Amino acid sequence: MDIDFSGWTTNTQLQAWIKEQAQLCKPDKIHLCDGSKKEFDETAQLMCQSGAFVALNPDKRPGSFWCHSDPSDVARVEDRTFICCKNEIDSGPTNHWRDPEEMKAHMLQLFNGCMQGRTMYVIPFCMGPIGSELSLLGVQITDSPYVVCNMRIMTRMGEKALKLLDKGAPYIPCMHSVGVPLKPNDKDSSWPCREDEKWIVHLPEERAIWSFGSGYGGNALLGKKCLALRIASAQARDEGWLAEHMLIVGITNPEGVKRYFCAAFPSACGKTNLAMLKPTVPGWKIETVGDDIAWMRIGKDGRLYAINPESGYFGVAPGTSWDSNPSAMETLSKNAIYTNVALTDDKDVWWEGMTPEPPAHLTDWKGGDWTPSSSEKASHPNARFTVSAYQCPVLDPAMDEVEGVPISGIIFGGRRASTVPLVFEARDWEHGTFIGASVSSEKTAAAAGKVGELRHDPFAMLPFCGYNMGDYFGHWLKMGKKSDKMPRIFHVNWFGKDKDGNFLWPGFGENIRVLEWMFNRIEGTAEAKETPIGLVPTSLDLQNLDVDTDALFEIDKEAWLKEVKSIREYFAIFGDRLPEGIKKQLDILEANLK
Ligand code: OXD
Ligand code: MN
Repeated sequence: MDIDFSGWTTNTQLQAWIKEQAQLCKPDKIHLCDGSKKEFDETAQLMCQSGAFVALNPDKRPGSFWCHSDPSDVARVEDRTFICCKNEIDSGPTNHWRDPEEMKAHMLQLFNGCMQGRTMYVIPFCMGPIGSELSLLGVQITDSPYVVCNMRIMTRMGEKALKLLDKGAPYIPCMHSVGVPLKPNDKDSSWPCREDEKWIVHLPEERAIWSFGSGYGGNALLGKKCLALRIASAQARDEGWLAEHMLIVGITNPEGVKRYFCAAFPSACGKTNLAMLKPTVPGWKIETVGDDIAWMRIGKDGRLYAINPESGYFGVAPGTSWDSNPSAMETLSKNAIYTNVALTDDKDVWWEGMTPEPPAHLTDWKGGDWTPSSSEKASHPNARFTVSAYQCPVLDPAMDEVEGVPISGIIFGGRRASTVPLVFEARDWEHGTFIGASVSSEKTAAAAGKVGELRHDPFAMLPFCGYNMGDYFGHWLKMGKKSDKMPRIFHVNWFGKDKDGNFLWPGFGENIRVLEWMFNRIEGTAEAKETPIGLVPTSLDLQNLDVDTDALFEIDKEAWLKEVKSIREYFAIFGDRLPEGIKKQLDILEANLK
């Protein structure tokens, strides 16, 4: 197949790779993407014609589309996600491993002819601000027009990335197919995917990604979890930086002092809400740099600087409302893609938690009729919106800053009904690294599997670390030794419950009180006391809040000793890859509790 690259790229290595993939996948057509609005509109139009997209009511949500996936393709598939490095031990006990050569041979068979009857799209994209030394380029090949539309929102896609590729800049090749070739006269489904063959494959040593059989979220938008976390974390280890599952926010106090924080929470634990928090305490302001991923390097002044590699939000829709996240709702007023939410009769969208009362009739996420008496939910719990960050009313002005933003504090958190207090602070970087390593959280719907079970999720990176997690802990410890200006580290738990199952903390906008305490700890103006687990506030502003302070800050030694046991058992899986500093901190915690 002849491909006309004129006006697209002069990079002959890239051309050769695209030709090779075209020969393998045998698409009917090839579309070299330019990332323009016109291209987005035409692709979305094509999807409307095929029935894959429904254009929403332009009076309600201009430029927006609704779609629903195959019911078997609704979340990241962690058990089908592989880290393929030469030695199994280097992928570690938390990842699935296959030999890279065997895996590639298998993937080549799957990709052979997989795009017959389809268009192969080639998407050049940049993760991070164009021109930043912290940014990375990728090129994704896909047969999914849904991916093309989403990648235009989630990444800096098109011409600017192509200019860098023309100069020979390195890029991460990302191969993706939904895995459903079409014979002439075959009728396509609105969400082609494979129930039997899903493979999300990472080759960290050659920095490549191969994804087959799924069209959903992190399985298919390869810039996000695959590149910006799994491949980037391995690259970050080699090059001495950090690729983290963290939001980035700017916090300004009433005196006008601004500090940036990063926060790591497991999927679907309210990262997007925290990133756009509307403070209830007067005078405080929050601005959003990112809601999911942070890449961080130590700058010339010794401080840690972060960029958000993404340019959009792929957020969980259910639970998002004018009460819980007004800035997200405003961001979502136009130019958004909605996947697996419900469709209203006047072609708007609805999801559980958006309004207290549901509409009288909806089309549910499977495309069927729904009324409030239906036994199933109208939207899938992992239903998503895709929307540009540049529509966010509280977008931080430094979003495109090539140097990144200086980070003063790092926050870890999980969803814990008991044991873990509202907030505590690490005594130092090593202790903070231990706190990150021992995060556990109740499982949510963002990944396939049973919701509600407690699982260890170190640094909220369990599904996203591209190498041995024990080595990753070691990398964090090493980073802390590189500078004496590293951020302070905290842990929060917004999800503590009383004996009747009621939340102890109101959350949302009130979380500013906890952020205020952290901010002031960094300023040196807030008090804390030593406890066995770390530093707990003695000066948190809880005025006008009806909360049970004792319950919020209770440190139940028996429960914590059980926690230590569970952490010790969990850490045993890392064997001799568990760094001394982490073992030492666990021993200190145990001794403090006894
Ligand atoms: C996400 C996730 O989509 O963490 O951000 O699952
Ligand atoms: Mn995430």
